[in-house]
Amino acid sequence: MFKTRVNRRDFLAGTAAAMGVALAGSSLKSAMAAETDAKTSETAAAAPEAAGPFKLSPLPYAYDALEPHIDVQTMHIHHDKHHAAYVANLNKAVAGQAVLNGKSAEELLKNLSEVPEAVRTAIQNNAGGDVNHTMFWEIMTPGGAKQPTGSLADAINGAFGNVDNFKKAFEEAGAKRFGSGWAWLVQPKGAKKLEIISTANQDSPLLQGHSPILGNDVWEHAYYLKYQNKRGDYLKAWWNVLNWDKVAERFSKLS
Ligand code: MN3
Repeated sequence: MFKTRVNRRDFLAGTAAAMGVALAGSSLKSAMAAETDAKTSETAAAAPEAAGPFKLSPLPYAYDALEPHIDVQTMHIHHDKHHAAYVANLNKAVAGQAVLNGKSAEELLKNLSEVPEAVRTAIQNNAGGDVNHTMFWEIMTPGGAKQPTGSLADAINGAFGNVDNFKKAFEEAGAKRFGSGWAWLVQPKGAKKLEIISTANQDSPLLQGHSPILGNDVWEHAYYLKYQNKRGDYLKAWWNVLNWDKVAERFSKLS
């Protein structure tokens, strides 16, 4: 499909040149507008892609890979619509803000006070939404270790006594988050320890200088189709799809 679009654009340009005349501005504009419309509807049918520096990271496994714990329809809507919308809105927010050129979503969140005030909230919400979800897809898979091992296990045991205690406290943080948000295991700013926190909306722990090690999305869009109002059941089931190898990888990268 992409090739077709490029060819058509080349064809339009080529035709104009071959005719040896300047296309009236309005005809060229309407041809280009039709092109843009076609592109928008094509990409929306697959995974919506936003114009701009930020790209939707692909799901690293099949949509049905996390069944039965997370259903295929939820995965489609969650990744292709919700996550895609954060990326699209992040691109809109940075558009025309030259001072933000070349900055990653993580850098924007870590230095939010340096972001122009006019787009600060939009960046907080949408860079957060992008970074949070990219991590979320990455740390889930039907494979991988089912329990933490090595230095991550030591750190969890040290902080919470044992893994079951950690899970219980984490589920509680997710269950108690009023409205929409996330539960997190973080390394707090400037401290060599582990802590459980929860954040509202799409607020990233990076906003507070914390390093997120793992996080679970407790927005209703993450679980409602399968679990309805039973957020606690979702939080419990989620351990079945958490890939502790990926979590350990994130932990090992912390300084
Ligand atoms: Mn979500």
